Amino acid sequence: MTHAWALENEFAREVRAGLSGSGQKTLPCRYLYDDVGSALFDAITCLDEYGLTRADQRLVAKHAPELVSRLAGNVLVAELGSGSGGKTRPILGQLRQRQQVVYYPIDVSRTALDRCAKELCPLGTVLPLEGSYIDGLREVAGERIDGQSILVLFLGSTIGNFEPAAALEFLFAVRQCLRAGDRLLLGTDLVKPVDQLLLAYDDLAGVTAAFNLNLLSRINRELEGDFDLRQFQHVARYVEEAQRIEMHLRSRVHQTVWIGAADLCVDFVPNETICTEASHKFRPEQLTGMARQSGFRLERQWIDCEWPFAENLLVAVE
Ligand code: AVJ
Repeated sequence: MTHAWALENEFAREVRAGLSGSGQKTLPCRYLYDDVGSALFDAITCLDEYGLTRADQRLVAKHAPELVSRLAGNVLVAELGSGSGGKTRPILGQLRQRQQVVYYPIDVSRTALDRCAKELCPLGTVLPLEGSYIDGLREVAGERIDGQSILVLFLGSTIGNFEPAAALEFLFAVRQCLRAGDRLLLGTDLVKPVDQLLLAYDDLAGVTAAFNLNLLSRINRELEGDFDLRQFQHVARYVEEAQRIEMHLRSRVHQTVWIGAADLCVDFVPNETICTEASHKFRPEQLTGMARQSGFRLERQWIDCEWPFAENLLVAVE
């Protein structure tokens, strides 16, 4: 049972950990997604500059028949991060032509799960699981009966938010929940020209800026903070060596911010930043190694020709 106060405490603890000390200030990117943040992210996915979500959607829609034909026997579908359901529909639609569909969306957000269940329930039995991805997946594995296999969906390049080592650990944890022959469909955004990446994360209408700045409003709302949003600027940076784009909030001036619920006073010097998200980009060949190092084999890779993005089908090996 999760209590609202316990979550709030965790948020306060993580804010305090990320904003104290003398090094680079950071805030965990998962806090970007409150109701306002989720709505702003949905708006980002509609922007011309941000082709990631549409590429993911196109690839899944185009290759759902081949994907499903590669899966033998009766398949349970589990999705990490329930999304809006739009990307998943073609897969469930294909599967439905040969079996009864059972679909487990796994998410920490009840709101997201409800929306997804409403979207996809015409296609089969939707069994939402509220909680962490690995806990949810373990539960799905426990429901599996002999002869059934599991298809895990991890779309949208959310894997890019992990540090490289943590990404491998996460994939390995997914593998631990599975049996040989089970599949993981992993969406990964690819390395592309820097100016294209910078525009995708700093669009001209300022939607991404609003998405990023909303994290400060959220701290003000939920943790009694007194951030003055006009004194911070959204910045997107590409870090070549790390193959990742970062979002920062840059302090325009020397200032001190008080965050009541974290019992914290934070000083900023001019131009000092808070790093709020790192989004790693991949080269297509990298996926072979990542799969192998986490107990999978890369069985098939589909790449979008409009927006460099790869859909990777991994098969769990012995
Ligand atoms: C949802 C993590 C894949 O990194 O592209 C979009 C989030 N951040 N614009 C990404 C995001 C800024 C997105 N992911």
